[in-house]
Amino acid sequence: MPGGIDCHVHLCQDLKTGPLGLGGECADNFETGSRSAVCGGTTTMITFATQTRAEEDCSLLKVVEAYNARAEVTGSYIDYAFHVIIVRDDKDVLEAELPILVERWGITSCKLFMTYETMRLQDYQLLDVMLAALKNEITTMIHAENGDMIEWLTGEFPKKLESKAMMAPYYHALSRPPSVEGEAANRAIVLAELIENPILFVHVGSSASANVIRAAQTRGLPVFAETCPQYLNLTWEDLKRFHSPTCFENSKMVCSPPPGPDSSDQAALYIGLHNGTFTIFSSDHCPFKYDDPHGKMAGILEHEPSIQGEPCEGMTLPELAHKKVGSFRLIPNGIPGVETRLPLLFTRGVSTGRISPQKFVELTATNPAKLYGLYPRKGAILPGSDADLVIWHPEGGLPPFKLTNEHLHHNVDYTPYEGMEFDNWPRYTIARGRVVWGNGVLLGKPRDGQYLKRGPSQLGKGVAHFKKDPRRVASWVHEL
Ligand code: DUC
Ligand code: ZN
Ligand code: ZN
Repeated sequence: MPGGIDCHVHLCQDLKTGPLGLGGECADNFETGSRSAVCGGTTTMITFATQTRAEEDCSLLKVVEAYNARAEVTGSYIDYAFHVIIVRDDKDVLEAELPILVERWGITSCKLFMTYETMRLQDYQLLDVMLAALKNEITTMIHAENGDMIEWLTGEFPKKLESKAMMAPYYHALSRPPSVEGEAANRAIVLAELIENPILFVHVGSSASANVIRAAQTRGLPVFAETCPQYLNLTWEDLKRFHSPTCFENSKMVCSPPPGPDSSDQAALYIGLHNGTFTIFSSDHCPFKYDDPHGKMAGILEHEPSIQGEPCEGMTLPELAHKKVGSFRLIPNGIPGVETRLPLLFTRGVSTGRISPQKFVELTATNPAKLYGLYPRKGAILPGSDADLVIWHPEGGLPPFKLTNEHLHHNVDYTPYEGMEFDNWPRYTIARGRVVWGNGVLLGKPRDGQYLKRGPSQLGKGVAHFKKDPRRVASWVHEL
């Protein structure tokens, strides 16, 4: 198959530019993240450069330059590109900088949040940024969760889950029932439809959200969606695995949105992979170490420094956390998975016959390239395309084995898929014609990867914009 393309990877995001403003810093940099990727059959990745709310940091160009410098420090085993995360709607910045991002950097996608106090945009701000993105042919990626519902369920005042001491990691899921995602997805679709802006929902975790997306697609709207391994392989039960009021172990599974309550959502998401609701399948690799003050514990240590002061001779951080758990709302949201993305979907999707091998390639390589303007250089086996290839073991060629974190090449001290059985794994990964992973041995080098400038999305714009109706909002809004 063509080399895997993972267009949802978080690397080198630190306390300040943390993915979620919840503290915590990415355990992987460009070297370790791309190393893990290549060992799992991924030859191209797109990572996130994040704007912050601070006035002095709101230049998108500066954010991208600073982020690029981080990539250049270590280099990358595989080719890479950037999305920007936009957390403000300053018109001057958008007007002045978006065209330069496209021209100079080939950055043609931005991610917008509907939750997290330090990241979210209100509806009118979403419209501002969507319109500016549309004018520059930048694809708008949406993190759809209703921040107010989450805040209300978690609560500062009147405290809800917290007032009942429901603070252990498991309650992260209860603070985000599926309707939180479904409502936000529906609202984003309505906003995007108003101005006829194509949108892509990242990390769709529930059938509630998949259903509203499917309905919009059926109406001909340019609505695309991504789902990720955690939503096909984890449930609330995993968050409950070691559940007790003082157990921190389940923080390993905390990600947003959370996986669905039970396997019925998984079944619905597989149908969505099969029937085209989902355009792409990405990892949302968002790596935090477990036993590390800058990892899953970072927010709790910051807000409850007393933990550090307790007698703790010889205790690990999670053991300390057991003594005083802190609240799930302080746990950085994200789990690692860049290396397991392809083998997991192969084992659970292709080997079981839930999806065809062709669909597998479409979701993990070809569509990502088309959606993010990399096709046909990437995502295809064609004359003129880069010779990025993955070769799998033939049927029966690799005895099934149980995964442990020692198999993996990331810089994280756990995998959420510990102990799961795999029946295949990339046997060779070939990047621009060179074997970089073969028979379990890493052969590439950290400076093999190149930065990729991208073009606009090559997927459709939907059917609405063909309508010649002067009452269409978009027909006059776009003149403004
Ligand atoms: N969004 C992401 O894209 N990744 C980690 C968690 C989140 O909120
Ligand atoms: Zn997100
Ligand atoms: Zn993410």
